[in-house]
Amino acid sequence: MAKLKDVLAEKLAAYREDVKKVLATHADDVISQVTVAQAYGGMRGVKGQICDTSTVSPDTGLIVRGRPLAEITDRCPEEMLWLLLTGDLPDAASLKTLQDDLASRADVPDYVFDALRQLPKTTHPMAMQSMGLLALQEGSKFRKHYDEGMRKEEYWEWCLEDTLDLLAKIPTLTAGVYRIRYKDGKIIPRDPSKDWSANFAHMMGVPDPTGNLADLMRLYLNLHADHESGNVSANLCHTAGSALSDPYYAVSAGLNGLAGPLHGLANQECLKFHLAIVERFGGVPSADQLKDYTWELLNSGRVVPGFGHAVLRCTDPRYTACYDFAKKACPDLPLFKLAKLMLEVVPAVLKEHGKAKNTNPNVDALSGVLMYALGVTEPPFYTAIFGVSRAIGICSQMVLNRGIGTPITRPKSVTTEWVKKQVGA
Ligand code: NMX
Ligand code: MLT
Repeated sequence: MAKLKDVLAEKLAAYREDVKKVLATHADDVISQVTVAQAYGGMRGVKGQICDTSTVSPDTGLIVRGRPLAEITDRCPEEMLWLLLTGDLPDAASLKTLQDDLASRADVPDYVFDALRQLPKTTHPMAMQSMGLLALQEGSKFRKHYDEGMRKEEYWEWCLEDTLDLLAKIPTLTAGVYRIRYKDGKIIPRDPSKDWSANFAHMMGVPDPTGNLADLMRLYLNLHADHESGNVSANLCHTAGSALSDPYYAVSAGLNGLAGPLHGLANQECLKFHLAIVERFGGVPSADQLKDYTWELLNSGRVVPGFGHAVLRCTDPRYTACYDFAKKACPDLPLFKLAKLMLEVVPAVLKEHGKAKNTNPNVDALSGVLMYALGVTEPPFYTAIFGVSRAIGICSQMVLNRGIGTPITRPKSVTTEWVKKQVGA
């Protein structure tokens, strides 16, 4: 049986040495170049940041510490956390120690929920989740020790402490957001017999007639944890964290980016898209009707949510994992039938449209359908569930960055005038 902090201390020592050696001999080697199109185009494809928790292969999707996602979809999010941080999966006893540690930190003070109760009833759950984390910032141990003058070598330890506190509390906080925003506002206490994911489902207080909700949560919270560090939520968290903002500030920054419709909010948009189609056609439409509807959406200048990706050029393996779950949990659900029809129709339409570089579905194309099928029927809440999971990955990245002393992020920007002179335009 091992403790996460002890394993990490050992791993970090080796990691630091590794990075030091690469830098000592190859600091000036070129690994990427930037074209004018990339500078204007969201830095797509520019290799300008290190992330050792996971990588996204355009052809096969997410690879976590060398393991393709398909190999680890049946693991729980706590195992994912251990894997992201240390590079290995925990043994059963070590996992239990981590789960007990998280359980002991899971309480959220009443003042946080009281503050959230003051917000207008129409406040988006993502804003509530992000504000809830900021309300918890008062308890940051990183901040406290920084104020007391901690040494640089200790940064990762207090970042890890905050990470464990934050990850323990974010399901409690987010379930509270659900209760306040959509139910009677009463907070449901944790059940000590349940794990991190099952407790989240339990604290939301959703009726669970099929008994599949805890399994879905475990899968969902595992799948969405990490997607290397160039995505918007990870990048924002990384940048805020690089200024030594503590994990509460940094994760809140990441969540604010996750809340965008081109990123995490796509799961809400996608379910809304499904529901609008069912309403328009009184059920699952024909392929031709769906084709026309998709063109209508595109012609109105909008994107088809749940399709395309900035890096992937294949079907997102996270989508495949959701698909396999849906096949077992709700094969006859009309919304799942519609999702399958979309798989036949939308990529062909997007190809004909001729813009999207990837016409395959991403994770957001199906995750909402699953949540809806199993009783979470409020699409605006879906991105907050994504946020609970994403906190695992972006916190892990932050701990490793504090461990190797990654400096403040500060790329150089240039003006259009400079570009014109540089290229002789
Ligand atoms: N529907 C319509 N147009 C699209 C789509 C789509 N699903 N995907 C890309 N395009 C367009 C894109 O808007 C761009 O148009 P324009 O030249 O007019 O600006 C063009 O195709 C080229 O874009 P790409 O290079 O293929 O994609 P990019 O890397 O810029 O953007 C996404 C990636 C994910 C933002 C984009 O595919 C998209 O908007 N998808 C729908 C929203 C979505 O599902 N987001 C979730 C991503 C995953 N997540 O969980 O965060
Ligand atoms: C993610 O999980 O962050 C999304 O797939 C977006 C991305 O990787 O750019």
